[in-house]
Amino acid sequence: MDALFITFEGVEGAGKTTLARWLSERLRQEGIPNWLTYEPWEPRLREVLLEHSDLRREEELLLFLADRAIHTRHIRVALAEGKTVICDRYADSTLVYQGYARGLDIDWVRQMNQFATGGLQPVRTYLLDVPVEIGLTRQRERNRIGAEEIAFHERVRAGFLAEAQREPQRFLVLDGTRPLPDLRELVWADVSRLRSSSVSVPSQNGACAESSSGKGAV
Ligand code: Z5A
Repeated sequence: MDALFITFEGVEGAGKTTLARWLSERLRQEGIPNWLTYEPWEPRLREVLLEHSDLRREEELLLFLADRAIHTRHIRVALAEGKTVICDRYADSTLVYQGYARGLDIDWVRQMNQFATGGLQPVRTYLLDVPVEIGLTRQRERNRIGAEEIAFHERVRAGFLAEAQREPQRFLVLDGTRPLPDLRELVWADVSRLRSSSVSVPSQNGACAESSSGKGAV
């Protein structure tokens, strides 16, 4: 069985970290080696990105991409070792936060993501969709980006949904307001299906592609 590259995305407080941790533990219980990771990843870049308030949007983009380039190198190693990689935010967050929400050119951000990742893409992205107010209420502690105005977070939510529509084979949109046991069940059923279907390991250009057909919203 090939290692899977799985990401969780969504607005602040959507439940990504909660479900990513649960999935990692569930896989561990099944004896399936995995690496639970997150972005921004490199501790010094994370601190600059989330705590400094004077970054211009271009500077913010470049730092997120630099972080991703370093992180992706480690993700590739883990996948090559046969570990399923579960990542709490990845390239879609840059597309949505720096593109859709900050207003940088989306196609250009897409190309920059491609450059930073060398084309590595998750085989599945769980988009936890929740109304912005619910996410922000759940999450009391805000970093610099989380503290943006509501309209910013609305653009983030809309951006994620637009990307999910654009790539229905990779995204599985989950209603993040559902109770956690329901969400765990949906994720586990999907991961089990992915594991039993023919999913490719990173190909030469690094893309993890799924051979089975598309997914809708749940
Ligand atoms: N960012 C960017 O701009 N560009 C990029 O390229 C990348 C990131 C990679 C990272 O912040 C910030 O960087 C982020 C985007 C930006 N800023 N914002 N906004 P972070 O890593 O510190 O935090 P986060 O990624 O935004 O995650 P979060 O705020 O911690 O939210 P979460 O992981 O989705 O939520 P959670 O911690 O799992 O759950 C929150 C609470 O809700 C918790 O008490 C849970 O018990 C509860 N919860 C979770 N699920 C449920 C359900 N289903 N029902 C009820 N309660 C629930």
